[in-house]
Amino acid sequence: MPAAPKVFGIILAGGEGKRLMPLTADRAKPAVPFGGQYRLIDFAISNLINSGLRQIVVLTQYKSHSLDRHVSQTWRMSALLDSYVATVPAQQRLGKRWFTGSADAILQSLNLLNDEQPDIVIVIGADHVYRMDFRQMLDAHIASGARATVAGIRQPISLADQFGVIDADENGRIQQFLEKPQNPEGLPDAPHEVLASMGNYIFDADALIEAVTDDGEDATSNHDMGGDIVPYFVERGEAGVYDMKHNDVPGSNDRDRAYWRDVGTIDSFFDAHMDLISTLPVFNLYNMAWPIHSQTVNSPPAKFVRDSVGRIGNAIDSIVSLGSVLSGTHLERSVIGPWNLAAGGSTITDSVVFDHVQVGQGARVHRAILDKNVVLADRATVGVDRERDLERGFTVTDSGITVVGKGVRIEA
Ligand code: ADQ
Repeated sequence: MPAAPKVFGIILAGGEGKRLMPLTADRAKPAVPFGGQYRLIDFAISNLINSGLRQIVVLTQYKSHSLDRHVSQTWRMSALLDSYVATVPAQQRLGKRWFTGSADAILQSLNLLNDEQPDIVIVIGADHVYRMDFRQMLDAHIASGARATVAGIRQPISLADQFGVIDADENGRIQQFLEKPQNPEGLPDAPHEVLASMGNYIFDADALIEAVTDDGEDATSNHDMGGDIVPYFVERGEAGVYDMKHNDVPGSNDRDRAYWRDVGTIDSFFDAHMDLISTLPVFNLYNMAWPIHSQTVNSPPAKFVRDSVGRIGNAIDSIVSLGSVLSGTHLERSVIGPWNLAAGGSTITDSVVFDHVQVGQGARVHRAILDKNVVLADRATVGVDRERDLERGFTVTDSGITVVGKGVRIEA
C-alpha cells in the first residue's frame, strides 16, 4: 500500500426502503427529508467529505429523480481539482438487467474504478444518521492488513435480525458474520448486545474487484454486500472489524460520540428526529468541527407572529427551517421543514413536518409525520384518534405514529 493511498468512495443508494412507506412511495430512501432541511444522504456524503474524500459516486436505481437532483444541486465540486460527488444510475453495462443487489451495483460500476485506479475503496450505505471519521477507520484498515474491514457498533440483541452480526477474535479478525440472524449469541461481556455491521466497508481495491467479479459468476448468490461479499472475505480469513467506539469525531462530546441510528423504519426515523430537539441533543447538528452539509435554499428566515386575533405563534423544543411561517400556532417538540405555513389556533406537537405543508386555523397535529404538500383544512386533526387515522387510510405504527403521504388533503 502506498504511503498516501488513493481512496475512492462509493455510496450505495439504490435500495427501495419499503419499511419507510409511504415516505418512499415517490422517492428513494436516501432522498427522504430529515431534520428539517437535510436529506438522509447528506449524512453519508458529509462524513466522506469531512474525512477528506474528493471522489465519490452515488449508485442510484429506485425512484432516483429527487435524489439525483438533490445531490447534483447540493454537492457541486470542482472539476479543476478533479473533485466530484456524482450520481451514477444503473446503466445495464453487463446485459439488460437492473442492479440485482448492492454487490451487483458495484460489479456493474467497475468502469468507475478502472477509470480512477484507486488503492482503497470505501463503500457505505446512505440511510443512517451519524458522524464518522473514515480516516480513522482507514488507518485501522491499513494497519490490520485485512483486505476488507467492516465497521461495527454495539446494538441491542433484539435488533439483531435487522443487521449483519459480527463475531471477531481478539485481534479484530472476523470469525463469523451472520446477515440478519434470528437467534444470535450476545457478546461475552454484554449478553444483551451484539456487534452489528453498520453497512460501511473499506476494501483494498483489487480485493473488492475480485470479490464482486467472483460473486457475479455465482448463480446461488443474492449479490448482496452484507449477505455475500462480507462472508466471502470472512471465509478467506481476510475480513477485519473496526469498532465504532474508537471513532472520535472532531467536536463530538460524550453524548453524541459514536451516535448511530439506522432510520430504516418509521419508528426509528421518528425517534431520530426526537434525538435532535432535546435541549442537550444526543445528535448535535451544531458541531461545526464536523458540519453536516445540505442544500442552501434561497429562502427567507422562519417567522413567528401573532395571528389577526392576537393568538401567539411560538415554538418550544423544536427546529424550524427557513421559509416557514407560524402565525398564532403553538409548536412543541417538533421538527419543521422549509416553507410551511401554520395558521392561528393550530397546534403541532411531537411531530415531523416535511416541506410546503399547510396547517389550517384551529387544526391539530400530534405524533404525526406529514410529507410534502400535505394540507390540513381548518380544524382538521391528525394523530389524535388512531382508529380514525386508519379509516382515512393513513399509516399508523404500533407505537402510534401516524404518517400522511405526499400531497394528501385532510378535511375537518
Ligand atoms: P440493509 O440496510 O438491510 O443491511 P440493503 O437493503 O442492501 O441492506 O441496503 C444497504 C444499502 O445499499 C442502502 O443504502 C441501499 O440503498 C443500498 N442498496 C440496496 N440495494 C441496492 C441496489 N440494488 N443497488 C444499489 N444500492 C442498493 C445492510 C447490511 C447489514 C448491515 C445494515 C446496517 O447488509 O449487514 O448491518 O446494512 O444498516
